[in-house]
Amino acid sequence: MTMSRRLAMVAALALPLGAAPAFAQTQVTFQHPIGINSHYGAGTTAFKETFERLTNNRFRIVYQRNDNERETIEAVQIGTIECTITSTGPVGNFVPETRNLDVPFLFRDTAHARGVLDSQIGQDLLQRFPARGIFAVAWLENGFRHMTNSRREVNTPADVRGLKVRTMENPVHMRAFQTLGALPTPMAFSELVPALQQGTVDGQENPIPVILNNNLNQVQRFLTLTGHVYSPALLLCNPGFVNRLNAADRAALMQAGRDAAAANRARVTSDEQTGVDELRRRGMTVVTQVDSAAFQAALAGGSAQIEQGLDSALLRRIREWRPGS
Ligand code: EAX
Repeated sequence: MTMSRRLAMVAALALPLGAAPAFAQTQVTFQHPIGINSHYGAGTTAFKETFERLTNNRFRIVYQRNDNERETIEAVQIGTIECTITSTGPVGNFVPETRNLDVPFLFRDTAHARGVLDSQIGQDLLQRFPARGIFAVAWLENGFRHMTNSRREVNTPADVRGLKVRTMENPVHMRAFQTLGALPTPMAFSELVPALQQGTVDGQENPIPVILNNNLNQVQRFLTLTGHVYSPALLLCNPGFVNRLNAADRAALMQAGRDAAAANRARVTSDEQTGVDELRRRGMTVVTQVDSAAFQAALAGGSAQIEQGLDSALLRRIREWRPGS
């Protein structure tokens, strides 16, 4: 073949100048509550950056807000969306073993919680999800939950008595508030603000990042830093989506999960450092000196009911966990 014919062939094959490579991008839909400017959104943003980069943009992460976590978990199960970030609130209705993590005052502090979830204990729990039609990528974090209400300052467990408190759809949390003499009212997060506005419930409980980033100060007057339970979060994906990934893209998914967890936890830490002062600035009355021992003693009286049906050996392993153990 003459050189001129070879050059003519190459020219005919070259893409028109400026045209992008014509490869199809696969959309990966992510849903979670609160919005992208939140501790969950920090995770989504980090996940997007890593996964798109490591797959050379063959995938495109698209975030949609959805404040109903039971709904997003179901959507991941049936495959109408690919991934979600959710608190463990409703997860126990899909993977009952996770309810062990929702016991009040189970975790001593954030380091204890993160250490347990990153240890074999947490990794073993992630392996419980595939049998329930869910692929669990990573543990993330919602944070320690605190009480808010619009009726009165809460300083002691007795102040909780008689309050109508919205809880997540989580029987462990509901039993805890029953033990304190409150009237637990379970509902999805998407129903919370209207319920507070209409006075259907007096109060609720959530971590600082949620109260802050969802502006719950607009519908709640009093905040008490009870820290009564640690709220883990999870990054969950549809198993069909994961199974269709080749080995390299699946490794990219897991790396993106690790990066999401790191960014999410960093944002929780940051929100917890600045959020209380910001909520006070926005007008909330904040009780910071809480007699945690009194709340733990009040709940201990009901521990048999609160922990009924849970795994006592697992709870013991979690309570006894120490760094390096
Ligand atoms: O995951 O429902 C709740 O109170 C959760 O903490 C909130 O949706 C963030």
